[in-house]
Amino acid sequence: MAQTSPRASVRAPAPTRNLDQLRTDLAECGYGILAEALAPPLLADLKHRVLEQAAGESEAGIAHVFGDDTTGMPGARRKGGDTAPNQRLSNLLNKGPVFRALLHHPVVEAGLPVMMGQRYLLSSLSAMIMRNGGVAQVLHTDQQFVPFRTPVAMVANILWMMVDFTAANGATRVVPGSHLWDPPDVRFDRDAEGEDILIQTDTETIAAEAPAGSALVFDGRLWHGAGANTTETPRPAIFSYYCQPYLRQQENIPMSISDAVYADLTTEERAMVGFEAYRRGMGRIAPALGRVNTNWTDSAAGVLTPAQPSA
Ligand SMILES: O=C(O)CCC(=O)C(=O)O
Repeated sequence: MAQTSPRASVRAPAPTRNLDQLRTDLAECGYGILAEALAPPLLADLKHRVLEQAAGESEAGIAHVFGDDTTGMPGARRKGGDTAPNQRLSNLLNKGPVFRALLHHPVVEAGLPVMMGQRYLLSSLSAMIMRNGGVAQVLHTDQQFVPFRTPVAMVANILWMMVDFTAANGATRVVPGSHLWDPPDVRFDRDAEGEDILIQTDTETIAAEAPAGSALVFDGRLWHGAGANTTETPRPAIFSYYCQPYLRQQENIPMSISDAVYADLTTEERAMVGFEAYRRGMGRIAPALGRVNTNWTDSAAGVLTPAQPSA
C-alpha cells in the first residue's frame, strides 16, 4: 500500500510491474520499484557470481570493505584494517558475462529518459554486500559531487535486489520527492578526541522494501542511503549507475575493461559503456591501447609532426 512521506507529502510508490507506472513514479517521486525485474534463473546466476566473487576477493586479501565509519559510504576515508563488515565489488563487466544482461534490461530504456533525457552512459557496474554491523549510510544523493541543484538528473541508479529488501536488513532508505530539493547538507566535524563526527539535518525516510529480483530505480538527485543490516543474512545488491554522456564515469570503463571483455563486446555495448564519443566530440580515443571509439576515428593518432630529426 502506498505510504505518505512525512515531510514532503509525496506518496511513496509501491512496487509495480507496469513500466508506465514506473515512469510516473520516477517523475513524481524521484524513484520507483519495478517488481519481478529479474527472472529467477538470472537472479540466481547474478547472486551466485556476486557472492563467489566477493569470497574470492576476500580470500585473496583484496576486498574493498567499508561500513565501520560514521558515514557508511563505500568511498569513505577509512582508518585502515580489513575488518569492516560491508564489501564493494567494482568493475563487474570484468567479472563475468552474466552481468552484461543488465545492460539490455528494458527498464534501462524505459526509466532513464524520464530522469536524464535520451542520452546516457554506464558510469559503473558494481555490487555491494551489506552485512550485520555496518552503519546506516548518511543521507546523500548519487550526484553529491555536484554542489548545486540541477534541473535534470546528472546521474541515475538501478539497484538490483539480490535478496528481499526489508527494513531489518537495511533496505535503502529514501525520501520521496526529494529529487526536487536542494542536495542534503552533509558536514563533518571533530569531537574532543579528534574523531570525525557527522552532522546532518534529521529527515524522515521510508524503507524501499521489495522482494528479491526487484529493481529500485532512482534519480541521482534523490536523498537516500542504505539502512543498517541488523539481520544475520547479508544483503547483496548490484548497481547499474548511469551518468550524462558529458560527465566522467565513476569507473573509467574504457581504461578498466579487460582486453578479453573489450574484444567480446558488441559495438552497441561498447557505445553504452563509454566508447561512443558524445556528439563525436567528447571522449575521443587515440587508440594507444588498441581500443577505439564506436563513432569516431583518429587517423592521425601516434603521428608526430613535424617529423623528428633522427639522432
Ligand atoms: O545499498 C543501498 O541501499 C544504497 C547504497 C548507496 O546509496 C550508496 O552506496 O551510495
